[in-house]
Amino acid sequence: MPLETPARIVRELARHGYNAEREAVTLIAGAADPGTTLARAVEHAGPDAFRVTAADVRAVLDADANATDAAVSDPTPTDAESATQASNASASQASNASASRTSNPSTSTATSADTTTATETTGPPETGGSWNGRNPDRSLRSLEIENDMTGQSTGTGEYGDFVKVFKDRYEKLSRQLRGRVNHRPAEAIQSMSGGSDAAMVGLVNDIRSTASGHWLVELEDTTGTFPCLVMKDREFASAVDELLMDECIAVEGTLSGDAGIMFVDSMYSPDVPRTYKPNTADRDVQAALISDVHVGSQEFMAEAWHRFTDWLHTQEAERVEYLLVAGDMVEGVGVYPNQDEELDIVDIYDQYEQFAEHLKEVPGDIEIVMIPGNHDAVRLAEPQPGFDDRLRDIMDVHDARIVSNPSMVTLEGVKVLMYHGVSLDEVIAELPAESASYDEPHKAMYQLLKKRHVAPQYGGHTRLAPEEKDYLVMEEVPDIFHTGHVHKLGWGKYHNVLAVNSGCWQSQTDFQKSVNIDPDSGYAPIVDLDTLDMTVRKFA
Ligand code: D5M
Ligand code: FE
Ligand code: ZN
Repeated sequence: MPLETPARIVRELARHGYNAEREAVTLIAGAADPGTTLARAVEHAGPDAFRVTAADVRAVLDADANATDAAVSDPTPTDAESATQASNASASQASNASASRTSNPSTSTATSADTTTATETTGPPETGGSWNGRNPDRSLRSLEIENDMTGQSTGTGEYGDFVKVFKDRYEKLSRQLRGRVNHRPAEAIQSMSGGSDAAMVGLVNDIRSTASGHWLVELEDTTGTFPCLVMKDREFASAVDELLMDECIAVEGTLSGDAGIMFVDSMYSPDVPRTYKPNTADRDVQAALISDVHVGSQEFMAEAWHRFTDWLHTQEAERVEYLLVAGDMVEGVGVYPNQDEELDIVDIYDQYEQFAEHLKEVPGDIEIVMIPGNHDAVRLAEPQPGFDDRLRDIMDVHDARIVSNPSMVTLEGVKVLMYHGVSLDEVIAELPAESASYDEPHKAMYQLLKKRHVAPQYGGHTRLAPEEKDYLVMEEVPDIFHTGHVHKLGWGKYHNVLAVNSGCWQSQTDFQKSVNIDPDSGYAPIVDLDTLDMTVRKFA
């Protein structure tokens, strides 16, 4: 196997059962004969070591240098001279790598953002020069997880649990709307007299169009329900097209003469304030946001993945200190009918073993956070807990954090809401194309931000596991909303929140062909955490 790239070296070391220091990988890559150097460095590290260190590789390279020098009967090089040789070696590696890179990762022109949030860098990658790796000062990093429900599941799926979870949703979201309307409980509105002004906050329980084309929206709160009529000629009538069942809204209006119905004058969603000021990091550091790797599928794009991980080993990626993976690590088994016909690896554990091998290609000095998706081996109903211990052991690579879907991950002050994105299918199916479509998945994400809930509609395509509380509510406004699932790349800003749907690492499946889904494969969106600007790199 040719060993010219860092990712290949990491893989080869992993095959021998070793992790490696970054510098060790760089030194091996720069050696005259990387294959032999690797084998000898492994020998030098010995069978009891877990990792091959730069010292192991240096010892091998120094021994070679001494041997060569002895052969030409030069004086023995000093330590300083052999150190120079080592750094020359890494410089040549860097220029080799950049030569091969020019034809590899390029930046995206495939997708447009509807705001100017994204910058698309073109131009050649940086040229050689020795590079000692990412900023080694780990104290500059911070990574906190909130809302991880792994190990907290209490739901049994009984009726009472559903009552609890909807009560919690109502409480959290009505709190967001309380300042905007002077609302009364449904029970109180039911006993108000005809013609009164009224306001209510409720979950959408039913939406019907009347014979004359108006909309009848039934709202429910903890005390009861009340019918609210939106006349078709009102300027906000089109907002009814964007409503989903079980989302929380507020309405204001006037009761009919018989007090049996409310004529709606205004309608509000919990929403993100227009003037929201996102948090940013204090330094120039980046996060790569990816999802839908689908290892185990015949369509998993291994070469694109290797190019991505190779790139992460280059100086050009030195500011990438975080990697977030938003679900569908593996293809899974039995997820869709006839899926087995397109499996490359049929055993689910073998799929995770293989995924772990691919994860090892990622530099060990990058922090990794992962959540599960609908192809992963956890319950399908949301919230999905992080993987069980057996799978964690398999994926125990670079201390990756494994948390629930959804989870709020705060990177150096920047709040990133990670959610796999199964509800996006539903938002796209139910809402008008201009509000949400597969070609512009970020617009579907805007709808979720507006509703302040990652999966409002219960009982359809998206499955909900009732818990003590509704983990799917966006109690806090995220600075970045990161999803995947629909295998389309799209990003943009909604009230200053960066929404990113991150594409996939799987080429078109037979099913996708049959329904005309044309996936965006092999892209890595990279976000600057100090500005929330985005660059997309293409590796396929
Ligand atoms: O799904 C990727 C996208 O493709 C997502 O929008 C759902 C859709 N999809 C893929 N396969 C199927 C089948 N068999 N039925 C319905 N929808 C499908 P992902 O789940 O990430 O593979
Ligand atoms: Fe997927
Ligand atoms: Zn998915």
